[in-house]
Amino acid sequence: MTACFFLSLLFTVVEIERIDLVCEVNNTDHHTLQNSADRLIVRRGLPFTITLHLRPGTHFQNGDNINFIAQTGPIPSVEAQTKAKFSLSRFISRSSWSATAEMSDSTVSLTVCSHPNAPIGVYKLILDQGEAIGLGEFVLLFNPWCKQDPVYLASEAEREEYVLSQDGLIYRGIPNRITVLPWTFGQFEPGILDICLQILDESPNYISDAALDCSERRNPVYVTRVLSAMINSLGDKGVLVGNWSDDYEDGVKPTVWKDSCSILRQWSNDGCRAVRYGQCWVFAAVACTVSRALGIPCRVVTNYGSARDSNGDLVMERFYNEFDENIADDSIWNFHVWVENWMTRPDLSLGYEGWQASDPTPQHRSEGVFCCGPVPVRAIKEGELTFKYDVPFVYAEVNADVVEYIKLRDGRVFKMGGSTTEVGKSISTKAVGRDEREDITHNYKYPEGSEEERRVYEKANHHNKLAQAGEEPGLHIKIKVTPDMQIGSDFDVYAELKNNTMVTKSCRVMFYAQAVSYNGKLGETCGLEHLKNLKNVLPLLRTFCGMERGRVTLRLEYAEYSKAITQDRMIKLLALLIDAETRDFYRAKKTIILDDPEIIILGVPKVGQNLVADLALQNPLPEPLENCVFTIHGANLTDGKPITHEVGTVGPKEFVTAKVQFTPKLPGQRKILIDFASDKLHNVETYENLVIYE
Ligand SMILES: [Ca+2]
Ligand SMILES: [Ca+2]
Ligand SMILES: [Ca+2]
Repeated sequence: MTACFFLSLLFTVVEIERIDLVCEVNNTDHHTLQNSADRLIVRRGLPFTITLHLRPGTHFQNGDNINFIAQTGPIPSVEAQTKAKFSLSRFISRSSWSATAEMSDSTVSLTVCSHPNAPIGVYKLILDQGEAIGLGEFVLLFNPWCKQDPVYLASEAEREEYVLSQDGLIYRGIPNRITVLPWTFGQFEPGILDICLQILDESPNYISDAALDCSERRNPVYVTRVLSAMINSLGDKGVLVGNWSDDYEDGVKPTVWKDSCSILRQWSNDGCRAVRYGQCWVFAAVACTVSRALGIPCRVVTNYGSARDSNGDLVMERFYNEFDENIADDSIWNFHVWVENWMTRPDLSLGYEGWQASDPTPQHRSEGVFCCGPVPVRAIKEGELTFKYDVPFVYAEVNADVVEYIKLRDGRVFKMGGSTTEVGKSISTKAVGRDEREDITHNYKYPEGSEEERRVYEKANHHNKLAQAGEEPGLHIKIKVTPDMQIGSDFDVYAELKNNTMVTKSCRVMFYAQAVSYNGKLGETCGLEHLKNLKNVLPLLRTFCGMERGRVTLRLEYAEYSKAITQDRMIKLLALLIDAETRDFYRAKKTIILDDPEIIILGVPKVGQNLVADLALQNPLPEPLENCVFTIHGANLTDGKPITHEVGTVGPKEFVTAKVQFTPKLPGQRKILIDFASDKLHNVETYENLVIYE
């Protein structure tokens, strides 16, 4: 079947009689034929070809006047990448929007390729020759077959399983008795793709800023995070209501569902009213359907002995009374189900691409929203708790330690024991191409009982404590100054070092000061602490000794900096920290401006004819100031020109004073500007407001 658009055209260069989007061929190439044969559904960074049938006698002019526009969303814009303008080229580019044309008689084969990072969604394709002609509509999806797309997945067998497969197996039960729930994802069933796009359009992000949201849809990290919020109904118009109560009378019992499509259709048909009820595997299965529909490789993952750490300390606390009754519990679920999505993480350091866990079951707020992830599975394994998003929560689910306490009737609490191996077992997903369980526990953690597992737990704990204290891991250097830095005085500035690693560090610090002009031009060096060795800088948290820091003091002496400093009185401070062992460099910069001495206005009468400004200034320098001059200036106050008053030489720390007479010309509110200059101090300025009466 083919889709045809008939256009009535007026006076355009190219007169098109008919457009054939060649959906069946294109959708086959783009792995979307299962979805539909009569609607153009294409993937990013892969060309598709449509046929334009021209009016007899008209030609397709391969020249500058033919341009194309592809646009998506309600507010398309080139800057936001929701609108692309491109013209015909000789070859298709794989790194931008491009088009080529092949002509024969009265038909044109037009090949178009999208940018591999274009936002996904419904697009209009427009031929622009001064007048715009709509060529048709298409849906653009993520493309796991395209190397330039962040969701690229190299293995065809894995793409078959994680993108194209419409059914799967979900694991439940307990590790010794794992049960299998067959599930129909149905991502290519009629209407499902539109419902998936509708989910994006119902998200609070789209509702509050549609232009930004559509632009962000180029990023699978963003889309995955939106989905993890929108699959559950808390805080938005999301798809499913969670219910763990045993009372499901006004809805469907979570164990009854066997497919995602009936849930998604019910949500859409009910005007986006949340469907009752889901539990973790239902949330995950629906998330998997939507991810696969949009082209993000996805799999459902089950974790056994899944901890739910209510206070974020990576420890499951259990309390018993004297009769061995469990009286309070950080809950450990028999199993918990979430999804993993495959993508690169350009927002994180290299090595954290690949499977990203995200959890649509509403359990905790992340940045104020009930969502979780995407979090690189490797960040969980390596205990990188500061990575985005929500690593501590998922880390605790798979690898929290259990600590047991006994609480006596008199209130005393004793630690009894615990387990480092109870949480996070037999993490399971369906194998690629086979109806078998694949154990992926090793992706989430080093073997229980191994040294690495303990090392990572310690590191995770360390990162977690830093995060709770608002600190970043690693070595840090920062420049601190005191508020009192007047020109002429000697003063100290400090380079402060913080060791937020887990080990004691030896470091070298170089700290120097250099005069600088307001335009950034560097001048002479005016202070230097060269490569000072700091031995044994203790880690901040390991010892719980408060703020263990290294500190290097740099004394800026007037005798030194006076030779370098410019009229702008600015000094640039630079501190370098070198980890003596790893040779890693850290840098801190700060520019300071030295305070001027203050011009003291002893008195200016505000009313009258002949007025006198009574001025004083203390020489802040330890040496005399030569050629001291006060200048006053003001509109309608000083006859249109500055009045200068020369004072001569003033000794160190002495006051220089002057009485400057002036005659206002007009009544009204005026500003008098006062300036002081000398051989060593310039541009010292102040002003005073005056009211002049008639
Ligand atoms: Ca929600
Ligand atoms: Ca806890
Ligand atoms: Ca463990």
